[in-house]
Amino acid sequence: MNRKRTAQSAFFNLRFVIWLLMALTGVALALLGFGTFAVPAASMKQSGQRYTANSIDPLVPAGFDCSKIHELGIDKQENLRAGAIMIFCGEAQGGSASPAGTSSRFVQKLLQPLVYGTMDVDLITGTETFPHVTQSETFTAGNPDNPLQIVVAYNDSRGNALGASVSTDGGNTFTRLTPSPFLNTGEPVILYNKPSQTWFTACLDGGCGGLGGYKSTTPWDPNSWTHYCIYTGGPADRPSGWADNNPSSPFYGRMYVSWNDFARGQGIFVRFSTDNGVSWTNERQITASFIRNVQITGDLATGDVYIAGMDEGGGGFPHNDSNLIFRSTDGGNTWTNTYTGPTFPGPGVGFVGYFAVMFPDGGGYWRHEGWGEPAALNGVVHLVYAQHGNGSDPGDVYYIRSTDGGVTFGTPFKLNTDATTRAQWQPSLSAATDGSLFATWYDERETDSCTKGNPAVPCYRKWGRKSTDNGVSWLADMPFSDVVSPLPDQVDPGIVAIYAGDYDYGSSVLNQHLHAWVDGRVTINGTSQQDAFFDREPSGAGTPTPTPTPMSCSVTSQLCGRILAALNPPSVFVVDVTDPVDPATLDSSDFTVNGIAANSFSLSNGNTTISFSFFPSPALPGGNVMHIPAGAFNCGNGPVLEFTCAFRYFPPRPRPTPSPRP
Ligand SMILES: [Ca+2]
Ligand SMILES: [Ca+2]
Ligand SMILES: [Ca+2]
Repeated sequence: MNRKRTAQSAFFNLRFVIWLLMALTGVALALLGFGTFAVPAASMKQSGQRYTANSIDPLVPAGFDCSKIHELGIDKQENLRAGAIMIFCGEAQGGSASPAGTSSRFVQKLLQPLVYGTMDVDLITGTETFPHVTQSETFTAGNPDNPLQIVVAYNDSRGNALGASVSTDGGNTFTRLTPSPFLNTGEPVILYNKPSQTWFTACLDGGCGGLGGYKSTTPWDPNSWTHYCIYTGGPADRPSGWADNNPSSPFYGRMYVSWNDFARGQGIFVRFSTDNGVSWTNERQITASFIRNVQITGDLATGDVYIAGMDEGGGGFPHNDSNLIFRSTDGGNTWTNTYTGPTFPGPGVGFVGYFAVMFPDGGGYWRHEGWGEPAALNGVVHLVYAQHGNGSDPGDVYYIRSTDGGVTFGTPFKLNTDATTRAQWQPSLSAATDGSLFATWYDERETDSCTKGNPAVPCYRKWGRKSTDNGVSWLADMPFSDVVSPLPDQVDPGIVAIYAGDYDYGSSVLNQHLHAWVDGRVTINGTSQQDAFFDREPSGAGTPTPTPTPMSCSVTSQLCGRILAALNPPSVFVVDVTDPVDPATLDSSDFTVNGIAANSFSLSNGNTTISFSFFPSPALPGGNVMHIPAGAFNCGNGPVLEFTCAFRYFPPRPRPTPSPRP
């Protein structure tokens, strides 16, 4: 690899030319401009006053009022523009350089044999110019018409814009598009549209004043990408996208883009295109208030579309999260919130502003709320996410599975099997049409401590786990990346210091799982820094001893379906649970009859039998319905499944006295 520092003066000249072009087109001062350029390294505290952004910082709107940060939700947005405003207003720190060491780049040697995956590939080819050397937050897609063609998009602080690297040899090698064709866009989404054989980035787009990107049929050619818009109506954040490339799907060719809309109540919105990206006028509002748009995906067989959302419990740390699923079965026209899961403690060790962080370094580093990725095949819906572990363990990675199209999910299954209290976080998941799943995540089980930026302190590795039966069982968890990476620093002063990428969207092409991540093995100026890396895993079986995904715990009652004849209506209802109940999560109101909550409960039989008592009896003559909502309490390793069943109650009728037998 030939990596040299370029003269800073040349870089500043280039930046000035780009800025001038943008200023002339009015883009630079657009309220929604973002994804470009650094703010001054020496930002000062400017909260509570109105300031006019100077020409050095086109990301910050002229006259932006720093007191409006919370009202506008700037503090919980993830895009680079919002980060630049936070830095400008003194509400967040930009990155800074660690003490300089040698100026050469140093690549660590392979430390362990390969297990999952093949040889890791560094996506950041070409020159890196300190301090604009941060590349992370990846979105990966392959071309089903030519699986040798793979594109990984990521945030690239070279221009503080979207970057992408393209492979034309099936992922053995990649070339970073240089110069980046993706001016004034960021937050990576990359889609391939099969009917038109066209690649689309679908990002936050300052030129559109909302969402848009660039498209090309020859993605390896930086000059081939042409600009287009998806949405022009206001501040967007956290975009995701999915393309239906299944010719058997009733919605073949549709492309979907979802985002959090901070101009309209912070809710999740979706736009979709039915004409291969020519127009994107179809818009649906998914939520009325703030639920994080974690990621969108679709069923590779049926064309149903799913959005995974997260309620972050108001942020901070500690805080509780819950997972939500939204589903469309009609090509994006209508959407249903099919699932709202139980709350669980979010991962992390502390917080900076709104966001929880995974490391204490520098006052807090690597913001993460537990976000993962959904996948779907044949009506089976999968989701991986992270939650806080036991005691001091900052995070574990969990998998939940639904066999009814995202309505109910089974018991959460912890994918990392280590016995340590080290962190696992920020998981990715891909499904392939052969029924294989591949989950990957960041994992520090092999180390005792981490030091941001220090190349002498190995910290984490990407680990993975595969299922070959659509999530019924899982093979062993094993390393995926080849090196235990140092914790990379974020040295670019124009990007918030806590940033190490918010997601890594994995996907499949034919029977290959394609995953990318941020890695710190490459040093610049003696500091471990962020590079996006890639590897792939074939869908076939690995080790022969899969572990079953546990079934959910569920409730039964002997009263279900029965006709109860008794003088007095029943006031005590006994239910049996397949696994012991966690008493701390149980409440009398978890159980209702005809919508009336119980007044008290008692546990027996090793916490597997619950007696709910009412005063007076809720039962009526005729039909009655007992109900426990999904996730009302925890049993076994997770939330209980929904329980609904009916019984009939009849007071005894007067009968004729039987004749005495002869
Ligand atoms: Ca852990
Ligand atoms: Ca590897
Ligand atoms: Ca880099």
